[in-house]
Amino acid sequence: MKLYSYFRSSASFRVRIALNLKGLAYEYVPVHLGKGEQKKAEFAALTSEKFVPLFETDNGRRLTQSMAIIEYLDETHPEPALLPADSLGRARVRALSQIIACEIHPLNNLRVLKYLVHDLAVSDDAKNGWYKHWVRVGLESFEAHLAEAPASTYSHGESPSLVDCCLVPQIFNAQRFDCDLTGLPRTMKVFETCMKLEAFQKAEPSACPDYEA
Ligand SMILES: N[C@@H](CCC(=O)N[C@@H](CS)C(=O)NCC(=O)O)C(=O)O
Repeated sequence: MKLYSYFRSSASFRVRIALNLKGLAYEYVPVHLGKGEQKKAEFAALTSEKFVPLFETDNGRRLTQSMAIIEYLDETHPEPALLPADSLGRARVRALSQIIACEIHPLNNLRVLKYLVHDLAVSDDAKNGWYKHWVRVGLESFEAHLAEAPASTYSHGESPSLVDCCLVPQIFNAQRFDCDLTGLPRTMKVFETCMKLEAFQKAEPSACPDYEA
């Protein structure tokens, strides 16, 4: 298996966590987003989306979209499960995951931030305000969902799931952009609990082979 990844890419970070939770070995192929390598012909020939993560199976099938990749891994390597056994539980885990993957992350993606600055002539301050705003709105909503359910060790239940694969990278990004993370007690407790696990530690940016301080 191969994972085309960038150490700072939170969508790639999600997949790295899932691979580690499942104990799957993979080849790490770095794609330097800062240098625009995702747009170069060599990588663009592999995926029209020009995004990481790009996942390649042992028989050369390529998959895009972190959530689809993680669900593929969960179906092909069911233990430990990253989605609950019950339909309501699965719906909740997917909903919480999508607060991050669909409501926060796409608004703050590199190409969106670049468009704000280069095409719409938005100042750096306004761009950072935009970033912080959407992180805060999404995480407040995430926290409210957690708060309305009985206490649990992870975002859903007693073992890490798809939603934790999404949450942890989002918090790393929020910290990097100095976002306000106060008043999110359940969310931050889950983050800290996850970060005690090796699967999460080994997936974090500073543990990646292409890491740059
Ligand atoms: N929805 C996609 C998002 C992928 C994505 O946004 N990847 C970012 C890095 S986190 C990327 O490659 N950005 C390149 C760019 O914006 O040019 C997923 O979940 O995989």
